[in-house]
Amino acid sequence: DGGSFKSSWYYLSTEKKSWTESRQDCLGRGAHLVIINSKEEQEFIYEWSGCLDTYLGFHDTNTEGVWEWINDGALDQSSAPVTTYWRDGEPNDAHTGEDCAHLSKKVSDPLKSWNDVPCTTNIHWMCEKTTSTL
Ligand code: 2F8
Ligand code: CA
Repeated sequence: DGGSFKSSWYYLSTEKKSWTESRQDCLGRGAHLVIINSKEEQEFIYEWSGCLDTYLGFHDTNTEGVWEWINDGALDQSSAPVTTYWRDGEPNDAHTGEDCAHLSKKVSDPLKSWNDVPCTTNIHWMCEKTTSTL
């Protein structure tokens, strides 16, 4: 519907964890790692995360190169659009493999701000509860 972020609840972590631990933390809060459903939500999340790099619920852990949103229970997740906001040159699956996406603040364009990193990288994360799960 393009406007669901307006009725979402967001949580910004104070700790840093791996992607899997971050995902688990959100589940423990009755939430899920952030799912970007619209350009407006991307812009909102970009501002709201301040200076912190934060994990998104986006990964290609199942099939290299096939990026997908997690399906952790929220009703809007399976319908999340495939619109992506990668930084120039990303995703590049660098190092020994990078299968988890995060919002990177080392950029000037909010609409080109995602990067893939190894899922074991400890960074901050953001959880979301949509109206369907609130
Ligand atoms: O910007 C390119 C490259 O920068 C880093 O690697 C040197 C990132 N790695 C980590 O943040 C762990 C890469 O993901 C990124 O593609
Ligand atoms: Ca990368």
